[in-house]
Amino acid sequence: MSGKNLFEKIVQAHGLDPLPRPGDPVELPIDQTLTQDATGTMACLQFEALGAPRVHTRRSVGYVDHNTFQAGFQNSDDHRFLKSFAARYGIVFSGPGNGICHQVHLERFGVPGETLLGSDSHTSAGGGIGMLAIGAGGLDVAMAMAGRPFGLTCPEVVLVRLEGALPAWVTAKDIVLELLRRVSVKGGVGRVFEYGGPGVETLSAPERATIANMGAETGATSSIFPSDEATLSFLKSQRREKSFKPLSADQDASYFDVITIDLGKLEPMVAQPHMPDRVCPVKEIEGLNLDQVAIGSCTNSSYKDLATVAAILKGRSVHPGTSLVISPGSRQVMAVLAETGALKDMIEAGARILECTCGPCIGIGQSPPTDGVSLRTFNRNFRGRSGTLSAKLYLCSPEVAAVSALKGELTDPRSFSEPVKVAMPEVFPAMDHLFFQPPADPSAVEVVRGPNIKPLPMAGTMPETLKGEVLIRLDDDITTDDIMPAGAHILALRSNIPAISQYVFSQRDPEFSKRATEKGGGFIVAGRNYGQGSSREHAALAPMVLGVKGVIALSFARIHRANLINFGILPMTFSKAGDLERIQPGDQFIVDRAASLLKGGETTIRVVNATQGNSFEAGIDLDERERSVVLAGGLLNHFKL
Ligand code: MIC
Ligand code: SF4
Repeated sequence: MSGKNLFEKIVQAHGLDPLPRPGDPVELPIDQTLTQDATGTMACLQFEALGAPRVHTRRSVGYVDHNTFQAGFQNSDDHRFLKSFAARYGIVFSGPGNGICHQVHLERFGVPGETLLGSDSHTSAGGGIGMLAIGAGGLDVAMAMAGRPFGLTCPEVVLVRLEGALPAWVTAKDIVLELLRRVSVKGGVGRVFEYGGPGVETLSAPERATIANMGAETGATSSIFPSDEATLSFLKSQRREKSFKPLSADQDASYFDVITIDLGKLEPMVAQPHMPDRVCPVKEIEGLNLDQVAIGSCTNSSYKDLATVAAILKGRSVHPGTSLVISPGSRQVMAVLAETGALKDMIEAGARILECTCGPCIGIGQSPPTDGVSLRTFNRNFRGRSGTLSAKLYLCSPEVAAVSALKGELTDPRSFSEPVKVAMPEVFPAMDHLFFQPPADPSAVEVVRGPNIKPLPMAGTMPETLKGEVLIRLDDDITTDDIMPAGAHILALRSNIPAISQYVFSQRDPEFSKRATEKGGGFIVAGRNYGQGSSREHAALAPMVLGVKGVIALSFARIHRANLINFGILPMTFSKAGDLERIQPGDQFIVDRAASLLKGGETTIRVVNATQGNSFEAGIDLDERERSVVLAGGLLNHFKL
C-alpha cells in the first residue's frame, strides 16, 4: 500500500476514513470560514434563513474588502449590516481598510492542516500555509457556518513538482503563470494541485500563497503546499508559532498525475488579454505602451511584494505617460511599508496609493481609459473586469510591473538593473485590536438593515416539464464576470437581487434581462468551462430570478455548477459538440419528465427542440444529494424540507 498525499492526510484527519476516491461525493467538515462584503451579505441572509443561533465553526471571519468605495448609502449600509451581523452570530469582523480577506486571513487566522471554506474563489490562498482551503458559493459557506459539512466531489490530486531555484527577477507569480500556460483555465477542474519537490523549500509562505491563490484560475478545487520551516518562520513573524504544525506528503504518496516545473528554466511571464492562461514570456511582447500599471490584489500584495516594488521605484520616477496605482494587501503591510520608508519611496516616485482593498482588481475605481492598456499584478484579466470594456489587461509579477511603470512600457526586468534585495521584518505588527471580536452575550445586538438589503428570493420546487426558449447561446470559457458583471455600480447591488438581476449578461447582451423577463425565463446554452472565475452566487441567483430553468453546456466550472444546483437551476451537459452548434437563440426547448427522470437517478435526458423539430440527449450527471437539491428548488428549500 502506498503512502498518503497531503490532501488525503488532511481529509482523513477530518474523519473521512476510508478515504474517498476521485469522483466520490464527499462531506468535508469545515474548521474555518471566511466571507467578504460582496458575497457576504447573501451568505448572512442565508445563514439567518437556516435559523442557527450562532456560528458553529472553530473560527469564522467576515471581511469588508471588495467594495469600500461607498459611493452612496448602499455600500455603507452593507458594511453596517455585516458588522452587526458578525457581532450577533459570533463572527470576527474585519472592517474596511484592514485589508484583502486572503492576505489578512493568512497573516492572522490561517492554521496549517485546518479546512477553510470561503465565499470567494481565491480562498485557496490559504494553501500557501498548508490549509485545505476551498472557495465556494455564499450558501455553501452559510451552511458551513451553521456547522454542516461541505459537499463536494472528491478531486484528483496532481503533484506539481518544483525543481531547482528561481533565477534573478523570476518570481512565484511566474511559476503559477507557467502552470496556467501548461494546463489552461480548465486544466484544474476536478483537481487539487499539491506542491512538492526540492524547489518548495526555496519559497517563502507569501510566495506559496501567491501560487495557491492563482491556482483558482486553473479551475482547481484547491492548491496546497506542505507546512515546513518556511511556514513556521512566517507564523513566527506573525507571533503565531503556536498555530504551527508540520505537514507533508509521505515519500511514497501516490498522485493522479505529476507536473514538473524546473524553476531554474523559468523567465518573467505575462498573461495577455483576456484570459489568465494566455501566457507568454515578457520578452516576446516587450515594448507595449502602458496607460496604467496596477500593483496589489490578493495575489501579489504581501510585504515582500510591495517592499520589492518600493526598492525598484526608490529614487526614480514613474513614466509620465503611465499611471501607477498601488493597493497594499493589508494594514500590517501598509504599516511596515510606512515604518521602513518604503511607502515614501513609492509616493516620491509618483505612485498613487490606495486603501488596502481589492479596488481596481474588481473594477472599483481606477478603470483604464477607452482602449487603454493596463499591466496588473492581479489574477484575472477578463474582458470588462476593469470597468472599461475596451481595455486590455495584462497580468505579471510585481517586479515586472514596477520596472515597466518606470519605463512606461512592458519591460523584462532582467534588462533593467541588478536584482533588488529587501529585508524582511522579524515581526509584523498584529494590530488585532482592529478586528472586532463578537461579544459572548449577543442578546443586545441588533442586526441593522438598510433599504438596499432586500429579502432572499427563493425558487419553487422543480416542475415536471422544463419549457422555454434559448435565451442566449455562448462559446467556451464564459466567466461569472460575463454572467454577472462586477464594477462599483453593480457591486453596490449585491444584497438587492431584484435590482442586480437587470445586469445579467449586460456586457455581452444588454437586452438579456428584459428578454428573459418577457419570455418568462428559459435556457442558457454554452461551450466548455461555463461559469469559470468567481464564486459569486449572484451569477446563478439572478438568472434564477429571471426564470432560467436550465443551463446546457459542454462542461462547467466547479463553483458555478454548485451554485446553479444550490439555486435549483439544472446543469446539463451536451453529449456532442455538434448539438450545441445546431442551436439558435430563440429555439423553443421542452424537457419532458425532467423531475421524474432526475428523481429516478437517470444520467441522461432528452431535450426536444420544438423550433427545429429535432432533439438531442444531454447528461444530468448529478449525485444523489445534488438531485434532491435541484428537485427541491435549491439548497435552502432542501434543507427545510
Ligand atoms: C473575484 O475576484 O472575482 C471576486 C470578486 O473576488 C469573486 C467574489 C465576488 O464576486 O464577490 C471571487 O473570486 O469569488
Ligand atoms: Fe479581491 Fe481581486 Fe482577490 Fe477577488 S481576485 S479577492 S477581487 S483582490
